[in-house]
Amino acid sequence: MVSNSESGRLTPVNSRGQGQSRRRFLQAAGALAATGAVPGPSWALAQVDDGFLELTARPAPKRLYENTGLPSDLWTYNGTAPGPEIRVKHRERVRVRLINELPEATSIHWHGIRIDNAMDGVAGLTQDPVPPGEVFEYDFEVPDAGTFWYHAHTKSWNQVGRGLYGALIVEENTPPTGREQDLVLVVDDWRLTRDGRLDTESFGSLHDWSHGGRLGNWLTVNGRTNPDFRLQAGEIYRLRIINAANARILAIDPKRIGGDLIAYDGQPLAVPRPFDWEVELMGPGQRFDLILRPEAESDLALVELSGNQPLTFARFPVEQGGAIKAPDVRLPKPNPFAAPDLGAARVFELDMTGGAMGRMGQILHKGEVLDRDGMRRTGQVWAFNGHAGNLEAPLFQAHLGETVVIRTRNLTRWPHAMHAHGHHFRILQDGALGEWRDTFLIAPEEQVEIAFQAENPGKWLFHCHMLEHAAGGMTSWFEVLRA
Ligand SMILES: [Cu+2]
Repeated sequence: MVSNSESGRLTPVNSRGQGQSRRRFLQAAGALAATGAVPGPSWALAQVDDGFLELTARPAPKRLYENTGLPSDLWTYNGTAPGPEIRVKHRERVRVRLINELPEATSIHWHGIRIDNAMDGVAGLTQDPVPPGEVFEYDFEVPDAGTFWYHAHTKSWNQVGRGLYGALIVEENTPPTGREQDLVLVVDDWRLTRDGRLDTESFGSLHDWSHGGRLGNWLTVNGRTNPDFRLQAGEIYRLRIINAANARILAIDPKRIGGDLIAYDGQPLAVPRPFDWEVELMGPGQRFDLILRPEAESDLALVELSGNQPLTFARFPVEQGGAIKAPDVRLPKPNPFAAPDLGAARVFELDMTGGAMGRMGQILHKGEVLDRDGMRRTGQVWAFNGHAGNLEAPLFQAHLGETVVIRTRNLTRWPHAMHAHGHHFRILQDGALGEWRDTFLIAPEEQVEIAFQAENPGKWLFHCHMLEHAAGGMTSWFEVLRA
Protein backbone atom coordinates (compact mmCIF):
# COMPACT_ATOMS: atom_id res chain seq x y z
CA MET A 1 0.00 0.00 0.00
CA VAL A 2 1.10 3.54 -0.61
CA SER A 3 1.58 6.06 2.10
CA ASN A 4 0.04 9.47 2.46
CA SER A 5 -2.79 8.84 0.06
CA GLU A 6 -5.18 10.51 2.45
CA SER A 7 -3.28 13.76 2.61
CA GLY A 8 -3.27 14.01 -1.17
CA ARG A 9 0.47 14.34 -1.53
CA LEU A 10 1.66 12.92 -4.79
CA THR A 11 4.15 10.81 -2.90
CA PRO A 12 6.37 8.81 -5.21
CA VAL A 13 6.27 5.07 -4.78
CA ASN A 14 9.77 4.94 -3.37
CA SER A 15 9.59 4.91 0.41
CA ARG A 16 13.15 5.94 1.25
CA GLY A 17 12.13 9.34 2.54
CA GLN A 18 10.66 12.34 0.88
CA GLY A 19 13.91 13.92 -0.36
CA GLN A 20 15.12 10.72 -1.93
CA SER A 21 11.74 10.07 -3.49
CA ARG A 22 11.56 13.58 -4.81
CA ARG A 23 14.94 13.24 -6.51
CA ARG A 24 13.94 9.93 -7.97
CA PHE A 25 10.75 11.44 -9.31
CA LEU A 26 12.68 14.23 -10.96
CA GLN A 27 15.18 11.79 -12.42
CA ALA A 28 12.34 9.77 -13.86
CA ALA A 29 10.83 12.91 -15.28
CA GLY A 30 14.19 13.87 -16.79
CA ALA A 31 14.56 10.51 -18.46
CA LEU A 32 11.26 10.96 -20.20
CA ALA A 33 11.65 14.60 -21.10
CA ALA A 34 13.39 13.84 -24.38
CA THR A 35 10.45 11.93 -25.81
CA GLY A 36 8.72 15.14 -26.96
CA ALA A 37 5.04 15.56 -27.55
CA VAL A 38 3.99 12.62 -29.64
CA PRO A 39 0.35 12.85 -30.65
CA GLY A 40 -1.75 10.02 -29.31
CA PRO A 41 -3.69 7.55 -31.39
CA SER A 42 -6.55 9.18 -33.21
CA TRP A 43 -10.03 8.50 -34.40
CA ALA A 44 -9.00 8.27 -38.03
CA LEU A 45 -6.72 5.31 -37.34
CA ALA A 46 -9.40 3.24 -35.71
CA GLN A 47 -12.33 4.02 -37.99
CA VAL A 48 -13.78 1.10 -39.92
CA ASP A 49 -15.55 1.01 -43.29
CA ASP A 50 -19.03 1.77 -42.02
CA GLY A 51 -17.90 5.04 -40.40
CA PHE A 52 -17.84 3.65 -36.88
CA LEU A 53 -14.85 4.00 -34.62
CA GLU A 54 -14.31 0.68 -32.93
CA LEU A 55 -13.34 1.03 -29.31
CA THR A 56 -12.37 -2.30 -27.82
CA ALA A 57 -12.32 -2.16 -24.03
CA ARG A 58 -9.67 -4.67 -23.01
CA PRO A 59 -6.87 -5.25 -20.53
CA ALA A 60 -3.41 -4.24 -21.72
CA PRO A 61 -0.02 -3.83 -20.03
CA LYS A 62 1.52 -0.37 -19.81
CA ARG A 63 4.44 1.12 -17.92
CA LEU A 64 3.42 4.06 -15.78
CA TYR A 65 6.37 4.49 -13.42
CA GLU A 66 9.64 5.26 -15.22
CA ASN A 67 10.36 3.75 -18.60
CA THR A 68 12.18 0.85 -17.00
CA GLY A 69 9.45 0.12 -14.45
CA LEU A 70 7.24 -2.91 -14.36
CA PRO A 71 4.18 -2.79 -16.59
CA SER A 72 0.80 -2.26 -14.97
CA ASP A 73 -2.32 -4.19 -15.82
CA LEU A 74 -4.50 -1.43 -17.19
CA TRP A 75 -7.90 -1.52 -18.79
CA THR A 76 -7.79 0.35 -22.07
CA TYR A 77 -9.62 1.38 -25.18
CA ASN A 78 -7.72 -0.17 -28.09
CA GLY A 79 -4.70 -0.92 -25.94
CA THR A 80 -3.90 2.64 -24.83
CA ALA A 81 -4.65 4.84 -21.82
CA PRO A 82 -5.88 7.42 -22.58
CA GLY A 83 -7.82 5.77 -25.39
CA PRO A 84 -7.82 7.20 -28.92
CA GLU A 85 -8.54 10.91 -29.15
CA ILE A 86 -11.89 11.35 -30.83
CA ARG A 87 -11.92 14.59 -32.81
CA VAL A 88 -14.89 15.73 -34.84
CA LYS A 89 -16.18 18.94 -36.37
CA HIS A 90 -19.01 20.82 -34.74
CA ARG A 91 -22.37 19.12 -35.39
CA GLU A 92 -20.81 16.02 -36.91
CA ARG A 93 -21.97 12.66 -35.70
CA VAL A 94 -19.92 10.50 -33.40
CA ARG A 95 -20.32 6.81 -34.16
CA VAL A 96 -18.57 4.43 -31.81
CA ARG A 97 -18.86 0.67 -31.64
CA LEU A 98 -17.93 -0.43 -28.14
CA ILE A 99 -16.62 -3.98 -28.05
CA ASN A 100 -16.34 -5.34 -24.55
CA GLU A 101 -13.38 -7.64 -23.97
CA LEU A 102 -13.21 -6.87 -20.25
CA PRO A 103 -13.97 -9.43 -17.56
CA GLU A 104 -17.00 -7.34 -16.50
CA ALA A 105 -19.85 -5.33 -18.02
CA THR A 106 -19.17 -1.78 -19.20
CA SER A 107 -20.62 1.29 -20.96
CA ILE A 108 -19.33 4.68 -22.16
CA HIS A 109 -20.45 8.13 -21.02
CA TRP A 110 -19.72 11.17 -23.22
CA HIS A 111 -18.96 13.72 -20.56
CA GLY A 112 -20.32 17.21 -21.18
CA ILE A 113 -22.15 16.37 -24.40
CA ARG A 114 -25.80 17.45 -24.46
CA ILE A 115 -26.64 14.10 -25.90
CA ASP A 116 -29.69 11.98 -26.74
CA ASN A 117 -30.60 10.34 -23.46
CA ALA A 118 -30.34 6.81 -24.88
CA MET A 119 -26.67 7.47 -25.78
CA ASP A 120 -25.62 8.84 -22.35
CA GLY A 121 -24.03 5.57 -21.31
CA VAL A 122 -25.21 5.32 -17.71
CA ALA A 123 -25.62 1.62 -16.98
CA GLY A 124 -28.79 1.01 -15.01
CA LEU A 125 -30.41 4.34 -15.98
CA THR A 126 -30.11 5.00 -19.73
CA GLN A 127 -28.95 1.61 -21.01
CA ASP A 128 -28.21 -1.91 -19.87
CA PRO A 129 -24.56 -2.55 -19.10
CA VAL A 130 -22.77 -4.23 -22.02
CA PRO A 131 -21.74 -7.73 -20.86
CA PRO A 132 -18.31 -9.21 -21.63
CA GLY A 133 -18.16 -10.36 -25.26
CA GLU A 134 -20.99 -8.05 -26.34
CA VAL A 135 -21.12 -4.93 -28.50
CA PHE A 136 -22.99 -1.62 -28.20
CA GLU A 137 -23.21 1.15 -30.79
CA TYR A 138 -23.20 4.82 -29.82
CA ASP A 139 -24.38 7.24 -32.49
CA PHE A 140 -25.02 10.90 -31.67
CA GLU A 141 -24.61 14.48 -32.84
CA VAL A 142 -22.42 16.94 -30.95
CA PRO A 143 -24.38 20.16 -30.42
CA ASP A 144 -21.51 22.15 -28.84
CA ALA A 145 -17.95 22.76 -29.96
CA GLY A 146 -15.41 22.40 -27.16
CA THR A 147 -13.28 20.11 -25.02
CA PHE A 148 -15.06 17.02 -23.75
CA TRP A 149 -14.05 13.52 -22.79
CA TYR A 150 -15.40 10.01 -22.66
CA HIS A 151 -15.09 7.42 -19.93
CA ALA A 152 -16.54 4.18 -18.64
CA HIS A 153 -19.76 4.64 -16.68
CA THR A 154 -20.22 1.19 -15.20
CA LYS A 155 -18.36 0.75 -11.92
CA SER A 156 -16.49 3.91 -12.91
CA TRP A 157 -14.43 3.91 -9.70
CA ASN A 158 -12.83 0.70 -10.97
CA GLN A 159 -12.90 1.14 -14.74
CA VAL A 160 -11.86 4.80 -15.00
CA GLY A 161 -9.25 4.18 -12.29
CA ARG A 162 -7.76 1.43 -14.50
CA GLY A 163 -7.54 3.64 -17.59
CA LEU A 164 -10.85 3.60 -19.48
CA TYR A 165 -11.10 7.19 -20.72
CA GLY A 166 -10.06 9.45 -23.59
CA ALA A 167 -10.45 12.95 -25.02
CA LEU A 168 -13.46 13.93 -27.14
CA ILE A 169 -12.69 17.14 -29.03
CA VAL A 170 -15.35 18.98 -30.99
CA GLU A 171 -13.64 21.51 -33.24
CA GLU A 172 -15.13 24.91 -33.98
CA ASN A 173 -15.63 25.62 -37.67
CA THR A 174 -13.05 28.40 -37.32
CA PRO A 175 -10.78 27.28 -34.48
CA PRO A 176 -8.54 29.88 -32.79
CA THR A 177 -5.32 28.00 -33.53
CA GLY A 178 -3.91 25.64 -36.10
CA ARG A 179 -4.16 21.88 -35.48
CA GLU A 180 -0.45 21.73 -34.55
CA GLN A 181 -0.96 24.35 -31.85
CA ASP A 182 -3.98 22.58 -30.38
CA LEU A 183 -2.60 20.51 -27.48
CA VAL A 184 -4.72 18.05 -25.54
CA LEU A 185 -3.52 17.09 -22.06
CA VAL A 186 -5.37 14.29 -20.31
CA VAL A 187 -4.20 14.34 -16.68
CA ASP A 188 -4.55 11.40 -14.30
CA ASP A 189 -3.16 10.43 -10.93
CA TRP A 190 -2.49 6.74 -10.55
CA ARG A 191 -1.99 4.83 -7.35
CA LEU A 192 1.12 2.74 -7.77
CA THR A 193 2.55 0.12 -5.47
CA ARG A 194 6.17 0.17 -4.34
CA ASP A 195 7.26 -1.79 -7.40
CA GLY A 196 5.72 0.84 -9.66
CA ARG A 197 2.65 -1.06 -10.79
CA LEU A 198 -0.96 0.01 -10.60
CA ASP A 199 -2.28 -0.87 -7.15
CA THR A 200 -5.30 -2.95 -8.06
CA GLU A 201 -5.75 -4.46 -4.57
CA SER A 202 -6.98 -1.19 -3.13
CA PHE A 203 -9.83 -0.67 -5.59
CA GLY A 204 -13.01 -0.58 -3.55
CA SER A 205 -11.28 0.37 -0.29
CA LEU A 206 -13.98 1.60 2.09
CA HIS A 207 -11.44 4.03 3.51
CA ASP A 208 -11.15 5.75 0.12
CA TRP A 209 -14.89 5.68 -0.36
CA SER A 210 -15.61 7.36 2.97
CA HIS A 211 -12.74 9.86 2.79
CA GLY A 212 -11.43 11.84 -0.19
CA GLY A 213 -11.79 9.09 -2.80
CA ARG A 214 -9.02 7.15 -4.50
CA LEU A 215 -6.08 9.54 -4.68
CA GLY A 216 -3.04 8.46 -6.65
CA ASN A 217 0.66 8.99 -6.05
CA TRP A 218 1.85 9.29 -9.64
CA LEU A 219 0.72 11.98 -12.07
CA THR A 220 0.73 11.51 -15.83
CA VAL A 221 -0.24 13.55 -18.88
CA ASN A 222 -1.47 11.47 -21.81
CA GLY A 223 -0.09 8.44 -19.96
CA ARG A 224 3.44 9.89 -19.72
CA THR A 225 5.39 11.37 -16.85
CA ASN A 226 6.23 15.07 -17.02
CA PRO A 227 6.25 15.25 -20.84
CA ASP A 228 7.64 18.13 -22.87
CA PHE A 229 5.47 20.08 -25.27
CA ARG A 230 7.78 22.18 -27.42
CA LEU A 231 6.40 25.63 -28.20
CA GLN A 232 7.59 28.33 -30.58
CA ALA A 233 7.79 31.92 -29.43
CA GLY A 234 5.34 34.15 -31.26
CA GLU A 235 2.84 31.34 -31.93
CA ILE A 236 -0.55 31.01 -30.30
CA TYR A 237 -1.40 27.75 -28.56
CA ARG A 238 -4.51 26.25 -27.10
CA LEU A 239 -4.10 23.90 -24.16
CA ARG A 240 -7.03 21.62 -23.48
CA ILE A 241 -6.53 20.27 -19.96
CA ILE A 242 -8.77 17.40 -18.89
CA ASN A 243 -8.82 16.14 -15.29
CA ALA A 244 -9.41 12.39 -15.66
CA ALA A 245 -8.46 11.54 -12.06
CA ASN A 246 -10.91 9.51 -10.00
CA ALA A 247 -11.00 11.98 -7.14
CA ARG A 248 -8.13 14.47 -7.16
CA ILE A 249 -8.89 18.17 -7.35
CA LEU A 250 -5.96 19.45 -9.36
CA ALA A 251 -4.54 22.65 -7.90
CA ILE A 252 -2.65 24.34 -10.73
CA ASP A 253 -0.12 27.11 -10.14
CA PRO A 254 -1.13 29.80 -12.66
CA LYS A 255 2.12 31.72 -12.18
CA ARG A 256 4.04 28.99 -14.02
CA ILE A 257 1.78 28.82 -17.06
CA GLY A 258 -0.26 32.05 -17.39
CA GLY A 259 -2.28 32.72 -20.51
CA ASP A 260 -6.01 33.29 -20.81
CA LEU A 261 -8.72 30.91 -19.75
CA ILE A 262 -11.18 30.79 -22.66
CA ALA A 263 -13.45 27.90 -21.68
CA TYR A 264 -14.61 25.92 -18.65
CA ASP A 265 -15.91 22.41 -19.11
CA GLY A 266 -15.98 22.79 -22.88
CA GLN A 267 -18.07 25.97 -22.85
CA PRO A 268 -16.40 29.20 -24.02
CA LEU A 269 -16.45 32.09 -21.56
CA ALA A 270 -18.27 35.21 -22.70
CA VAL A 271 -15.07 37.11 -21.86
CA PRO A 272 -11.75 35.26 -21.46
CA ARG A 273 -10.08 35.86 -18.13
CA PRO A 274 -6.40 35.89 -17.31
CA PHE A 275 -5.31 32.59 -15.77
CA ASP A 276 -3.95 34.29 -12.68
CA TRP A 277 -5.90 33.39 -9.59
CA GLU A 278 -3.75 32.37 -6.65
CA VAL A 279 -4.45 28.74 -7.45
CA GLU A 280 -6.70 27.33 -10.16
CA LEU A 281 -8.72 24.40 -8.84
CA MET A 282 -9.94 21.80 -11.26
CA GLY A 283 -12.32 19.12 -10.03
CA PRO A 284 -12.30 15.59 -11.42
CA GLY A 285 -14.10 15.56 -14.77
CA GLN A 286 -13.50 19.25 -15.45
CA ARG A 287 -11.74 20.84 -18.43
CA PHE A 288 -9.87 24.11 -18.88
CA ASP A 289 -9.06 25.61 -22.28
CA LEU A 290 -6.11 28.00 -22.08
CA ILE A 291 -4.69 30.26 -24.76
CA LEU A 292 -0.91 30.72 -24.49
CA ARG A 293 1.23 33.24 -26.32
CA PRO A 294 4.72 32.09 -25.32
CA GLU A 295 7.62 34.46 -25.48
CA ALA A 296 11.21 33.41 -26.01
CA GLU A 297 13.11 32.76 -22.78
CA SER A 298 9.91 31.88 -20.93
CA ASP A 299 9.91 28.78 -18.77
CA LEU A 300 6.35 27.51 -18.81
CA ALA A 301 5.18 24.48 -16.85
CA LEU A 302 2.10 22.94 -15.37
CA VAL A 303 2.74 22.71 -11.65
CA GLU A 304 0.43 20.97 -9.19
CA LEU A 305 0.12 22.37 -5.69
CA SER A 306 -2.16 19.94 -3.84
CA GLY A 307 0.78 17.89 -2.56
CA ASN A 308 3.20 18.94 0.13
CA GLN A 309 5.64 20.22 -2.49
CA PRO A 310 4.97 21.78 -5.89
CA LEU A 311 5.07 19.10 -8.58
CA THR A 312 5.84 19.87 -12.23
CA PHE A 313 3.82 17.53 -14.41
CA ALA A 314 4.22 19.01 -17.90
CA ARG A 315 6.85 21.32 -19.34
CA PHE A 316 6.69 23.71 -22.27
CA PRO A 317 10.18 24.60 -23.52
CA VAL A 318 9.88 27.64 -25.75
CA GLU A 319 12.02 27.85 -28.85
CA GLN A 320 12.83 30.99 -30.79
CA GLY A 321 10.03 31.33 -33.33
CA GLY A 322 9.14 33.33 -36.40
CA ALA A 323 7.00 36.42 -36.66
CA ILE A 324 4.79 37.32 -33.71
CA LYS A 325 1.18 36.43 -34.41
CA ALA A 326 -1.40 39.18 -34.16
CA PRO A 327 -2.68 39.44 -30.57
CA ASP A 328 -6.30 39.01 -31.64
CA VAL A 329 -7.23 35.38 -31.86
CA ARG A 330 -10.61 34.30 -33.14
CA LEU A 331 -11.97 33.02 -29.85
CA PRO A 332 -14.69 30.40 -29.88
CA LYS A 333 -18.17 31.84 -29.60
CA PRO A 334 -20.40 30.73 -26.71
CA ASN A 335 -22.56 27.77 -27.63
CA PRO A 336 -26.29 28.45 -27.93
CA PHE A 337 -28.09 27.76 -24.67
CA ALA A 338 -31.60 28.45 -23.52
CA ALA A 339 -31.24 31.14 -20.85
CA PRO A 340 -32.47 30.26 -17.35
CA ASP A 341 -35.50 32.32 -16.29
CA LEU A 342 -34.79 32.90 -12.61
CA GLY A 343 -38.12 34.64 -12.00
CA ALA A 344 -39.97 31.43 -12.91
CA ALA A 345 -37.47 28.93 -11.50
CA ARG A 346 -38.40 25.95 -9.37
CA VAL A 347 -35.91 25.42 -6.56
CA PHE A 348 -34.82 21.96 -5.46
CA GLU A 349 -32.77 21.34 -2.35
CA LEU A 350 -29.99 18.79 -2.07
CA ASP A 351 -28.30 18.19 1.27
CA MET A 352 -25.07 16.20 1.18
CA THR A 353 -24.32 14.17 4.30
CA GLY A 354 -22.17 11.29 5.46
CA GLY A 355 -18.53 10.41 4.99
CA ALA A 356 -15.79 10.15 7.54
CA MET A 357 -15.67 12.61 10.43
CA GLY A 358 -18.99 14.17 9.48
CA ARG A 359 -22.55 14.09 10.67
CA MET A 360 -23.67 10.74 9.31
CA GLY A 361 -27.35 11.35 9.88
CA GLN A 362 -29.70 8.65 8.71
CA ILE A 363 -28.80 6.91 5.47
CA LEU A 364 -31.55 5.12 3.63
CA HIS A 365 -30.49 2.67 0.94
CA LYS A 366 -32.92 0.50 -1.05
CA GLY A 367 -35.54 0.89 1.67
CA GLU A 368 -33.16 -0.04 4.50
CA VAL A 369 -31.87 2.33 7.18
CA LEU A 370 -28.18 1.53 7.34
CA ASP A 371 -26.36 1.09 10.62
CA ARG A 372 -22.56 0.90 10.71
CA ASP A 373 -22.55 -2.74 9.64
CA GLY A 374 -24.98 -1.95 6.85
CA MET A 375 -22.69 0.79 5.60
CA ARG A 376 -19.72 -1.56 5.65
CA ARG A 377 -21.71 -4.28 3.86
CA THR A 378 -23.12 -2.03 1.13
CA GLY A 379 -20.33 0.57 0.86
CA GLN A 380 -23.01 3.26 1.11
CA VAL A 381 -21.55 5.98 3.32
CA TRP A 382 -22.82 9.21 1.72
CA ALA A 383 -26.33 10.48 1.12
CA PHE A 384 -28.30 13.08 -0.81
CA ASN A 385 -31.33 14.17 1.20
CA GLY A 386 -30.83 11.09 3.37
CA HIS A 387 -30.81 8.61 0.45
CA ALA A 388 -27.72 6.73 -0.70
CA GLY A 389 -27.30 5.66 -4.32
CA ASN A 390 -30.95 6.21 -5.05
CA LEU A 391 -31.72 5.06 -8.58
CA GLU A 392 -35.32 4.05 -7.78
CA ALA A 393 -36.80 7.54 -7.87
CA PRO A 394 -35.68 10.88 -9.34
CA LEU A 395 -34.45 13.73 -7.19
CA PHE A 396 -36.99 15.83 -9.10
CA GLN A 397 -38.88 16.02 -12.36
CA ALA A 398 -38.96 19.12 -14.53
CA HIS A 399 -40.83 19.94 -17.69
CA LEU A 400 -39.04 20.81 -20.89
CA GLY A 401 -38.35 24.55 -20.90
CA GLU A 402 -38.68 24.92 -17.15
CA THR A 403 -35.91 26.69 -15.25
CA VAL A 404 -34.46 24.66 -12.42
CA VAL A 405 -32.37 25.87 -9.51
CA ILE A 406 -30.56 23.22 -7.46
CA ARG A 407 -29.45 24.46 -4.06
CA THR A 408 -26.73 22.09 -2.85
CA ARG A 409 -25.55 22.22 0.75
CA ASN A 410 -22.40 20.34 1.65
CA LEU A 411 -22.88 19.15 5.23
CA THR A 412 -19.89 16.79 5.02
CA ARG A 413 -16.27 17.39 5.96
CA TRP A 414 -15.06 16.87 2.38
CA PRO A 415 -15.09 18.83 -0.85
CA HIS A 416 -17.10 17.41 -3.73
CA ALA A 417 -17.32 17.87 -7.50
CA MET A 418 -20.95 17.73 -8.61
CA HIS A 419 -21.68 16.85 -12.22
CA ALA A 420 -24.94 17.00 -14.17
CA HIS A 421 -25.53 14.89 -17.26
CA GLY A 422 -27.20 16.13 -20.43
CA HIS A 423 -27.18 19.78 -19.33
CA HIS A 424 -24.79 22.58 -18.57
CA PHE A 425 -25.67 25.07 -15.86
CA ARG A 426 -24.62 28.40 -14.43
CA ILE A 427 -23.57 29.04 -10.86
CA LEU A 428 -25.71 31.64 -9.11
CA GLN A 429 -23.76 34.12 -7.08
CA ASP A 430 -25.48 37.03 -5.38
CA GLY A 431 -28.32 36.68 -7.86
CA ALA A 432 -25.99 36.85 -10.87
CA LEU A 433 -25.39 33.99 -13.29
CA GLY A 434 -21.82 32.76 -13.77
CA GLU A 435 -20.24 30.92 -16.68
CA TRP A 436 -21.63 27.73 -18.19
CA ARG A 437 -20.13 24.51 -16.86
CA ASP A 438 -21.04 20.88 -16.23
CA THR A 439 -19.25 20.30 -12.91
CA PHE A 440 -18.86 22.47 -9.82
CA LEU A 441 -16.74 22.21 -6.73
CA ILE A 442 -18.34 22.59 -3.33
CA ALA A 443 -16.32 22.99 -0.14
CA PRO A 444 -17.34 21.70 3.31
CA GLU A 445 -20.08 23.87 4.88
CA GLU A 446 -20.58 25.60 1.54
CA GLN A 447 -23.87 26.13 -0.30
CA VAL A 448 -23.88 26.40 -4.09
CA GLU A 449 -26.85 27.21 -6.29
CA ILE A 450 -26.89 26.31 -9.96
CA ALA A 451 -29.48 27.29 -12.56
CA PHE A 452 -30.36 25.89 -15.95
CA GLN A 453 -33.24 25.40 -18.28
CA ALA A 454 -34.40 21.79 -18.57
CA GLU A 455 -33.84 21.45 -22.29
CA ASN A 456 -33.05 17.82 -22.89
CA PRO A 457 -35.70 15.15 -22.25
CA GLY A 458 -34.77 12.00 -20.37
CA LYS A 459 -33.23 10.69 -17.18
CA TRP A 460 -30.05 12.50 -16.23
CA LEU A 461 -27.59 11.65 -13.54
CA PHE A 462 -26.58 14.28 -10.97
CA HIS A 463 -23.69 12.94 -8.94
CA CYS A 464 -20.35 13.61 -7.32
CA HIS A 465 -17.59 13.08 -9.88
CA MET A 466 -15.28 11.80 -7.18
CA LEU A 467 -15.99 8.32 -8.40
CA GLU A 468 -15.73 6.62 -5.00
CA HIS A 469 -18.22 9.12 -3.59
CA ALA A 470 -20.61 8.44 -6.47
CA ALA A 471 -20.35 4.69 -5.85
CA GLY A 472 -20.59 5.25 -2.08
CA GLY A 473 -23.99 6.93 -2.24
CA MET A 474 -23.59 10.34 -3.93
CA THR A 475 -25.63 9.44 -6.98
CA SER A 476 -29.03 10.79 -7.93
CA TRP A 477 -30.89 11.68 -11.10
CA PHE A 478 -33.52 14.02 -12.39
CA GLU A 479 -35.99 13.59 -15.16
CA VAL A 480 -36.91 16.08 -17.87
CA LEU A 481 -40.43 15.39 -19.11
CA ARG A 482 -41.43 16.15 -22.68
CA ALA A 483 -44.79 17.73 -22.01
CU1 LIG B 1 -17.71 13.81 -3.52
